[in-house]
Amino acid sequence: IDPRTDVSITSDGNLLFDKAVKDNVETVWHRHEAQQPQCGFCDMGLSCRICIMGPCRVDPFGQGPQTGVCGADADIIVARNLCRMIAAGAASHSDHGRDLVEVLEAVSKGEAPGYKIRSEEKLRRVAREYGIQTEGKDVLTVAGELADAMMEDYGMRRKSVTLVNRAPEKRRKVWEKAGITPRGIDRETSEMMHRTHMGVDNDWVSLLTQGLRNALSDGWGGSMIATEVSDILFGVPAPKPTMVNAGVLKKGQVNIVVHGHNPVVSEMVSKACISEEMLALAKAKGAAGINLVGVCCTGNELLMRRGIAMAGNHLMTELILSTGAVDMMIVDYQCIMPSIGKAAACYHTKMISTSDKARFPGMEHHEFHPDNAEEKAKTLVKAAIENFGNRKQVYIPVAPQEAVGGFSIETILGALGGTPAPLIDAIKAGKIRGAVGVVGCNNPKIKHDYGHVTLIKKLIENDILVVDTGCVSVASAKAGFKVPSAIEMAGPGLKEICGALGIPPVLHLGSCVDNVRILVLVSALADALGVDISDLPVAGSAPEWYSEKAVTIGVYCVASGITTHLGPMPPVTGSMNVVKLLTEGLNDVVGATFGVEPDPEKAAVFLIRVIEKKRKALGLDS
Ligand code: SF4
Ligand code: WCC
Ligand code: FE2
Repeated sequence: IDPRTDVSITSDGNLLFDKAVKDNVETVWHRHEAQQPQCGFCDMGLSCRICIMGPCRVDPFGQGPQTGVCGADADIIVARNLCRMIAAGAASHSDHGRDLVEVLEAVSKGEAPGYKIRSEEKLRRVAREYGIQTEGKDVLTVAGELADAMMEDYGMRRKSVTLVNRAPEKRRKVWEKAGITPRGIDRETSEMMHRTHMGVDNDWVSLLTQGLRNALSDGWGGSMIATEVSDILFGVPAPKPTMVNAGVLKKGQVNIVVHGHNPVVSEMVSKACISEEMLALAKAKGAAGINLVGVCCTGNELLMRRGIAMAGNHLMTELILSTGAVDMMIVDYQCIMPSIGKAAACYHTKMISTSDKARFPGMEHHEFHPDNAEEKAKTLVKAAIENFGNRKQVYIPVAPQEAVGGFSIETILGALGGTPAPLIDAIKAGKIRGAVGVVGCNNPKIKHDYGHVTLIKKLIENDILVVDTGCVSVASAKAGFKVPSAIEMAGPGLKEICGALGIPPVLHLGSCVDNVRILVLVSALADALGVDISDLPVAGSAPEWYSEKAVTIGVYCVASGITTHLGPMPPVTGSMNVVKLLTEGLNDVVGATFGVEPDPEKAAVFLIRVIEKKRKALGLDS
């Protein structure tokens, strides 16, 4: 990599990249460069290694083989590959949801010391949605019954997963008609894997239809359960001030970074960090305190509920280590590059893995379970404090940026007086043209955070309210979009509305599973207007996505009626049939499509057009 090129649009990204290079730390950018040129067949989705008669490749230029050994053509191979990405993404979110349901069950049995029901109100509300009689029952009984009912959602006993009932009736009819109402969370993923085995489903339309159902089993199933149970166990988020970027690390304090997705571990660590015993120990070791910060989505979970600061997003995870200021990094699962143990070895940082499902080179494994989590967390925080004295040189090159996070739908509606009516009025009046959910990852194929920040800036300038989650939310917070004064960057209508409410023009809705909060919000808006989600002036975008989970999110958004933009091209260009279905044909089935555009400036134009078209169809500007 040419040392003069900036890998990021952020100063901490570039300065810490230079520091990493100086320290001989290999980064994701180096490895990405070493992979060039990446395989063109794979890039187009035209390679298959599903069975051992292969691996096979279809020649996109029409000269070489047009089918694999089994006879699968480009359409089948591309569709199967995409469907397996959907299955993997759905499995990841939904398995995360399962872990939370297990904690909920353990709490109900008194087998999870340290955990408790933080939102009884939400527990009872969600339990009622599951048809559980809650009156006169004590909280732990309700918790046990809800955990049980949610476990059924994972299986094959139900006609549909329970929380699809949150979708507007019109949307549920669309799903019924298309045959994509998700039945069971594990069932849809399992069936997807079955159908993509050699010699099962060999119709690209039928495969992709199951792909939609599989993604919906995540969005309205596993991910939604993950978010709801997290709120029940750890509290419903409310707006809180926080700080972001690498500057949140503190020179004089013990720095502990949590990385991954599931708040089950990070919540216990955060509890241990504020205990008197640990603070006293830290002081005895010469530290002014214990500074817990997050990266990626487990950081988002803590930020949403506790205002805990955020050191960075996906591509910052190696760079944060190169500050030399991290005394311990504790990871759970997902999006944790297997490289970071090696990066940490250049410094004094202790690296800890905590999940029985996720192990990493160069990390010490300390397994967390509901019954031992409280104790484990204390042991680890102690070890981090002990490690404080081993620091060598510390380099924290930036000052932190202020931000506000914690916008759950409950608090958004609460701030509006309990109904979405004021928001709808603002949309009807055209002061807010519409809303876009900007979500997803970073990807070294795009300059770090460039896609997110450029797109969001354009959208708010054009009076479009932005809600964001996941790694985008860190990018936009670092760019200063998440302080109330950011309304100065918004168009006049959005400025007026957000100014009156005292909120920023970009609202942080949480982690990647929290994209379901967007589904709940658009359902409330559609119900209030008596329309379907696909009629609303809303859209989705994942400007720098990289992961299989992001594919699944994109597909459940589209299947829910939200037209969605993708920055990087998914591996589908080997089949024009699949491309056409995703970008045009789906409109007839679910009333929404995908659009792909790597350039965020152009993507903004695409999204604005989608919104203006919806407004027109609703007769809003007549
Ligand atoms: Fe090749 Fe067919 Fe096997 Fe895929 S499933 S590896 S295309 S033979
Ligand atoms: Ni969610 Fe994407 Fe970040 Fe990982 S943490 S990198 S899936 S957005
Ligand atoms: Fe390949």
